[in-house]
Amino acid sequence: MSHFETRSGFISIVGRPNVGKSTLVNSLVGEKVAIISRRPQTTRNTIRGIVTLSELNTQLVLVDTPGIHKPRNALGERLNTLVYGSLAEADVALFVLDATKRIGRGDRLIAERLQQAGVPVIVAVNKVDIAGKAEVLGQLGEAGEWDFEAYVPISAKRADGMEPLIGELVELLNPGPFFFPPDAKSDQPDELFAAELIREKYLSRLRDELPHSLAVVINELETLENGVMRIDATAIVERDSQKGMAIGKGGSLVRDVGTEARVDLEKLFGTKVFLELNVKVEKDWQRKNELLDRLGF
Ligand SMILES: Nc1nc2c(ncn2[C@@H]2O[C@H](COP(=O)(O)OP(=O)(O)OP(=O)(O)O)[C@@H](O)[C@H]2O)c(=O)[nH]1
Ligand SMILES: [Mg+2]
Repeated sequence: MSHFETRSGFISIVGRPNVGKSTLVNSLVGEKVAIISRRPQTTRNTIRGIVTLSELNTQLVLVDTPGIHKPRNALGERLNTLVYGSLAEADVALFVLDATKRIGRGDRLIAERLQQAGVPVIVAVNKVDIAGKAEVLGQLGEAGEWDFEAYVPISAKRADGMEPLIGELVELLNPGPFFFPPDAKSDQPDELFAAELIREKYLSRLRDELPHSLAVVINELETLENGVMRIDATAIVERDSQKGMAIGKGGSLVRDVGTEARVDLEKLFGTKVFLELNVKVEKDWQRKNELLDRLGF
């Protein structure tokens, strides 16, 4: 008999880019803890969302991870390493598939890695709201050959299928202590929330390769005497030619991004926010390990 009256565990959420991992974390937590975009490779950190089910005395720590892809540079390699590293600490892996995309080499590679990782795996077939019945059934059948613990069709965007999914997850958790207070939703520091929200606004407004070349750092975040939160942030791009795009005509883009981010930040922190945002070039930051260290990857 265990001496814990509670259950808890780390659930690593993995899958190819853009399948809806971050959307799923937000739906399970019931709050926006991870940023989302229609572009692949949005998530660049492991982001923890926390779900405490008081009636079951259970706490799930959901670990959102970057999508696994063929790495093209030092950043890509670091992201993949990060994902596989998160599996080492996981009690359960939640493997997300996109019902509208046929299972491909990338998915099979992840499935193999999961089989080797020695953790129980639950497969969520996502985006059933926009997939045909045949597509969903076909994918459940094909993925079923991997012989994982359970298969659950869901729509992360509409929060459909969350109850059966949570049921499957809870069944695989062992007795253990809560890692966070029962009302916690995330363990992200304010600086990271702020940087991610600013990056999200850029992702939805920039075209082509530029989103992937952009990183955001918070230079300072402080609460002033009058209660206003002052945030000093820099958007970093890779080349001189990108700087103008990130600033926009007459500063219009950086201004719009700043305004949109500020609205979200004020909601998040429940206080007035004063955001200073500027743009800077760091040549080829994605390829240089020393720069990646400095940017916190
Ligand atoms: N229709 C539909 N769209 C979804 C669903 N879940 C996610 N999406 C959309 O899919 C896109 C990618 O969602 P994300 O949650 O950012 O995907 P991700 O797997 O975290 O992507 P990376 O962080 O890049 O690996 C966004 O445009 C979402 O709105 C869903 O259940 N239905
Ligand atoms: Mg994501």
